[in-house]
Amino acid sequence: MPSSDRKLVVITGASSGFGMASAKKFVEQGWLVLATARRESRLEELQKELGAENCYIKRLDVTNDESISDLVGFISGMQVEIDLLLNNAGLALGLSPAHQADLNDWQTMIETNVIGLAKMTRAILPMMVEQQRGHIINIGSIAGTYPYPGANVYGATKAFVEQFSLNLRADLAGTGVRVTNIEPGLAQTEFSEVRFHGDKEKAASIYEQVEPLVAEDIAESVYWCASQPKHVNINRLELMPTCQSFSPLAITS
Ligand code: NDP
Ligand code: 8X3
Repeated sequence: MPSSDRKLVVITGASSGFGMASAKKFVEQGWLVLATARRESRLEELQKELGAENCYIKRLDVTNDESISDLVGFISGMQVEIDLLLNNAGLALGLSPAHQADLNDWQTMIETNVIGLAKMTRAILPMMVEQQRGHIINIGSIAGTYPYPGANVYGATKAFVEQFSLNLRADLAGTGVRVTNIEPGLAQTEFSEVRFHGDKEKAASIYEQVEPLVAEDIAESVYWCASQPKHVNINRLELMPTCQSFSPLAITS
């Protein structure tokens, strides 16, 4: 069992992208990480790299109630307090206009980004309230604030994350538990490969000739929010690559 003087972060979606980069950042800073995701072989590789004394792993599918219960049981068995939950697991599927989008894609995004994130929060929050401290960092997106063609349900799931994060702040007043929503723009991870259902070429084309954010940029932001003194709550943090900006509103005949 881990020694209680180390801070513990539970990370969802640690098998790739922002989650994996955050796991590495937190271990580098002396934290203990509980890395979770569906792909166990990825988690095992991560654990090998970071050391079993620094990185615990547990399979987790945030869309599966039993899997969430198993995780809660695993954490209880660790007999440590949770300092931070990084609700990072999520995905975009498809970029078609709403009238052509695949309903299964919409359902998976809602089940993962909305229901999964809400259930993970509900599962972990009682422990934090009991401790009278803790921090939930949600990974939203600029897509939750700014519309763009093809973002339809994906953007809406991230708008949920934005408002849920603010509402949690309201409910948690006086408990000592902090809540932050980090809202990144274009970042090169496996995100686009997942969005385009495994089409690597199409995914790579998104990042051609531009300099997107990288996973380590987001891990830095997560760590910065988490390492503020306990009287400071970063409500939301929005970041974009310099190459990304805003377009005029479309006007069509
Ligand atoms: P990746 O595809 O690289 O990573 C996504 C992670 O989510 C993987 O570790 C995956 O693990 C996990 N995941 C997906 N579904 C589930 C599930 N049902 N249960 C548990 N874990 C799951 O993408 P990013 O790192 O880029 O994305 C991380 C978060 O950041 C997402 O919420 C995304 O929406 C958001 N985001 C991404 C941006 C970008 O441009 N890349 C910008 C803004 C926000 P596994 O498949 O092993 O379960
Ligand atoms: C992902 C950011 O700009 O690709 O959440 O939609 S963007």
